[in-house]
Amino acid sequence: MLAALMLPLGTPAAASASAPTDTPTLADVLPAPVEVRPTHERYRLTRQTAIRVQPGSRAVGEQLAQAMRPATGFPLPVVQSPQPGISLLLGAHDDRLGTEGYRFTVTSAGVTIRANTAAGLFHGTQTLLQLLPSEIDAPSVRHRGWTVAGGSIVDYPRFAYRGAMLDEARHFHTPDEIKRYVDEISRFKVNYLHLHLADDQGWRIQIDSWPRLTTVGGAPGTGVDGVGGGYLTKADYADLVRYAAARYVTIVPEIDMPGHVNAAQVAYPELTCDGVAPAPRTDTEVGYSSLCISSETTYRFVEDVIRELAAMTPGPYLHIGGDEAHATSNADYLAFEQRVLPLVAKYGKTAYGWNEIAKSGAASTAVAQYWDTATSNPVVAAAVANGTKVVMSPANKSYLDMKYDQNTPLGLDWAGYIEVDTAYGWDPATRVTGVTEPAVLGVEAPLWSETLRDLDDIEFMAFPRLPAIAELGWSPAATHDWASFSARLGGYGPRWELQGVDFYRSPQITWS
Ligand code: TNX
Repeated sequence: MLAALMLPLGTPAAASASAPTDTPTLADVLPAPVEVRPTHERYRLTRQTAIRVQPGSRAVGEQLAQAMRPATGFPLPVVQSPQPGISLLLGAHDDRLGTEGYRFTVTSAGVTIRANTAAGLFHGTQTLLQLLPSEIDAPSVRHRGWTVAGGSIVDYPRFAYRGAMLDEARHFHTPDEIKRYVDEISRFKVNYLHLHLADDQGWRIQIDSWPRLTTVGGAPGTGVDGVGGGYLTKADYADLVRYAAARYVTIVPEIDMPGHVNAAQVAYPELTCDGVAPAPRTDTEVGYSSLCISSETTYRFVEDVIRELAAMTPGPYLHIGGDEAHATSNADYLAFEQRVLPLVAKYGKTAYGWNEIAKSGAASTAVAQYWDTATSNPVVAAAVANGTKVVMSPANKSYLDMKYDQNTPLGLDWAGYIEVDTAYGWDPATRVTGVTEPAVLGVEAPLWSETLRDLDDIEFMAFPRLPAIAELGWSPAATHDWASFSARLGGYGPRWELQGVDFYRSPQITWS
């Protein structure tokens, strides 16, 4: 029982007046908040601390209590009556905060977080956890003072979309691994998780109208190098959507087309133009497969998939890939997108695709994911002038599967090495000519899995670069500062250690 380990009230540790030296300051938060005003006060958590909620903030309050109970050993009851302690209150009466921002105040009497929405309160609780000593992430009771530095924070995101991506196709990651990644990214106020669910090697999501996609395309041995396999059932997917939503993360499903479809064609040879099944492929070549653009079977298949995916996805976006369609002629590509982009709208979703979709006139209401390494792309700039919104994922900045340097044992290097300063050193609104702030929906950090098998591999490539991309998405451009960012990142190291996250100890960072 945790209770047996708890310090009795009034012991020196609990009553000591001096703040422990490892109490973070309000300026240590990752990603950097909009406004920070420190004071000399501080709040100390005690066994009496309660978490005050309202009906609309109870779930966030329970999550916060669960996050703080193991290390503090305090009961932290979640209550609806006014109490000294931590208050999570809806109704911030501050337009700047929008749907995700929060206001955060610490006095000697307690911590108050106010927001217009539960999402804003959740983000505020992530800030609170970072303002407690790093041992708050310890899995068992630590006898020490739990102090929060005094002052106030006003915070809200620069961009509405702050994403991460996992590639389920090249190596399948289990629902538990995906959930763990949701936990890890939501600490940095990332609010979308894009799942790349089908590619040449495998198909990873149940589609009832085309069952062989998963019985064949998700069979054992369908991962790169013939390792692994597997797929998400509709029940798995629904559970993931719920789990992520409770952390204010929205799932974005991707089915890549008209290229990257070999696994679908192995399962259904009628999706090729000659009706002959291709051989299964577990190598990492790209650009050799294409749906048959002139065949009505193709559009029946695509519409069935889009309809079923839309029905199981509450989020606004449905990603239809569109990259590296080197086996599709330009005319065919345009004909395909002209039919398929509107199908996404027909099922109530906003179409989202890799930046190649910008070639299509039908992309004006779509979101293009910019993965190009160039700082100029006239096709994307023209689409933007025509209304297309952009999520910025330049491969040479934000691709978490690129090696850190020549010694990195995992990952690829086709877009270059990406050390932490490279991941951090760009601005999403000035990176590409003609793609300016109003056109930028946000940023995303994709993690392709050709070389990554398990969660340890994912963590090693994602951390510490994911927080760099998260900060570019959340924090005002005016806060951008390598010295500040790298110091805050170095201070985060002990938290990853306590969380059991296998991060890369970049030599660019002074780790605490
Ligand atoms: C390019 S990025 C791809 C993927 C690979 C990735 C590896 C993009 C839209 N397509 O098929 O997995 O490079 O970094």
